[in-house]
Amino acid sequence: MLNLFTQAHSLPNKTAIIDPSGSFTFQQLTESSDQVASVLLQGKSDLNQSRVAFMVSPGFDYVKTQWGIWKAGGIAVPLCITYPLPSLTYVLEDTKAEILIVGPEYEEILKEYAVEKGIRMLTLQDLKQSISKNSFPKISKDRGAMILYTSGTTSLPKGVLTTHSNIESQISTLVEAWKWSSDDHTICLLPLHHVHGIINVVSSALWSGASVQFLHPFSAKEVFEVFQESKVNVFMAVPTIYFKLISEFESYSKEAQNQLRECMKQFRLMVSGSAALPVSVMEKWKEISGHYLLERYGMTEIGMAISNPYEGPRKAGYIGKPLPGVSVRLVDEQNNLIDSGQAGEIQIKGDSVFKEYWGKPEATVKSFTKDGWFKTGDIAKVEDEYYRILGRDSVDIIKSGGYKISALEIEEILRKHPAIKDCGVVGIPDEEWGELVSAALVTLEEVDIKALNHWMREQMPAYKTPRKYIILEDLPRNAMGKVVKNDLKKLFS
Ligand code: MLC
Ligand code: AMP
Repeated sequence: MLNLFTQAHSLPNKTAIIDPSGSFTFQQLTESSDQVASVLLQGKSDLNQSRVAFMVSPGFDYVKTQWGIWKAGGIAVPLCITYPLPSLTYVLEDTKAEILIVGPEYEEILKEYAVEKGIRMLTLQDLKQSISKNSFPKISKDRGAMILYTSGTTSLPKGVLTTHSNIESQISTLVEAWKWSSDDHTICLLPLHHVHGIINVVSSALWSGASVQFLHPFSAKEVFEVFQESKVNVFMAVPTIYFKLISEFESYSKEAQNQLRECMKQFRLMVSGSAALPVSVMEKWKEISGHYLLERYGMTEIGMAISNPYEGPRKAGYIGKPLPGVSVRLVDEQNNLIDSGQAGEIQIKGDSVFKEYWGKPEATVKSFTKDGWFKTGDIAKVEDEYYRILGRDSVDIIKSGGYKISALEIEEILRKHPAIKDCGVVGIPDEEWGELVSAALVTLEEVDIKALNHWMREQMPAYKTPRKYIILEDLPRNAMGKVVKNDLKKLFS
């Protein structure tokens, strides 16, 4: 049995999940995920790492599906629920998914495609069919468990394959470092196709026998309403969410603010990550909630690697120290250790580091040093033992709202538009979003930006689409004719 399921067996009557459809115990989660696994197996002994994609809204159905896939021996491929069809089919084709599970809201989007491609599509209703319970395969920990898509310096997102052992290591380090326990109650607001929501919030809580309350879609007002029920004591979010919560808080009367302050004082832990936390947001949040946010650093390929301490000083502007079981080093461009106090690339080793980029052996080899360190592409310094992120080695990677976005992927789509001759995409600093995706266009004819935006959103998720546009005669280039992205960034200010 996977360690993730241990507490579910020891605490059957405890509440595991609360979502808009109700409250569910660990016993219900165990039984429902067993049922999902039996339907998936259809009498077979093992899915043998077949990819099972699922497009299910955050909540009990999402978790029972994910657990059911793992129990049946499949590799779970969570699909982003706001992806338009082309982004979905990219993932389904890249993973060669054999089974697709869809929530009722998403049936229509995928039905025709699944029929055409002969993918076995199951609805949530199908997962409830009466079927005799299968026996489940024994899963060795080095088998593939999950594929998550992440953008990088190539135009198309890459699938990150983690094994059960990687996932267990990613969860257990956080449970230990942040002292998760079965007394905890957390709220999940984050999308469930990325590690932040899947590993740090949902899996760490359930591993510990804690309760997870789902709120979807994100609404600052509803988050505060849940806070006022006085059950939540652990909260994790990206900086943009803290920014939005602060704006909401500031719109309330003094009395309502004071009530909320009292509720938030009772929390055990509040964490920020996925993007740099502006010091101004950290200070403001301390003022309204009484909590110094614990900032930590992670990546899809490695889970969490560096964290401010649970006990001990949390430093604004710093990501902290290596987590238990994670080895971290800083190196120069030749992978030589840098002198202390100098800036270098963060490289990571440990059981939490992913197995491979799915179907991309060359990219996998390129992302590791010869002696097995994973190259993050993030540049940092150590000051008084605390790591501080200085930036990234590629200007083509943008972080907006906590999402990692490839400038190259957006450029490739923009260039397909008949009125666009050339383009350059960059991230412009923004207090709320971290960076704003911004596009400079060289056009062949007049372009209606509203219509262009609409067209873009049919091809890629809204969070990847440009928020600012400028039209240029030509893009800034160096003597070799290459676009100089840093010069381009200046043109937006
Ligand atoms: C949305 N909007 C944006 C935007 N995204 N504007 C600028 N930049 C962006 N990136 C606008 C929309 O157009 C809309 O405006 C309004 O914001 C609301 O849109 P929405 O889609 O409803 O946004 P919202 O639900 O408010 O989303 C904000 C958010 C979301 C912060 C909740 O972005 C989010 O969940 N981010 C978390 C991503 C995450 O989990 N990353 C972790 C990756 S793992 P209008 O005018 O049209 O109404 C990782 C590793 C690690 O990074 O270390 O954790
Ligand atoms: P993703 O590929 O979506 O998992 O994003 C991982 C990237 O998010 C890292 O490589 C960092 O660039 C960034 N990141 C995560 N946490 C932090 C943080 N606390 N501060 C700055 N950047 C962060």
